[in-house]
Amino acid sequence: MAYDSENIFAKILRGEIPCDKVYEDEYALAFRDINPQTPTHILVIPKGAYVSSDDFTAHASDAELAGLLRAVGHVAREADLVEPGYRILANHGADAHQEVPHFHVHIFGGTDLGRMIKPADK
Ligand code: DGP
Repeated sequence: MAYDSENIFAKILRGEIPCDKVYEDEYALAFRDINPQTPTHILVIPKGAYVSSDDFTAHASDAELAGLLRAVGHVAREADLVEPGYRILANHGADAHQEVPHFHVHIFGGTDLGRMIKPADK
């Protein structure tokens, strides 16, 4: 799938659409999810144009890969989630219901998250 530079996160990265920013560095931008699923729900996205987890892990440089993961850890620490804990998740493709075609990592926290995931009824 080709990268769509008009996707909503590309617009946020270009500053065309506002976001509730929590962190930014050379490699990543982190902001609060517009539709939070948990008391703390933050999205961390790479600055590069990557459609999904598959695209990012196949094509990003080592520095971009490390930069994104370092940003996830930093944001979780800054949000005071290390204790009692948090969950990170990235949806890729149709079965995972990925909505926005710019790779993003969700950070969920601030409540007991239960064990793993509950598949939707089909
Ligand atoms: P996913 O299903 O993994 O692609 O999740 C996309 C998430 O992005 C979803 O939780 C809602 C969030 N989202 C969509 N549009 C916007 C937006 O314009 N601003 C913010 N902050 N979050 C958005």
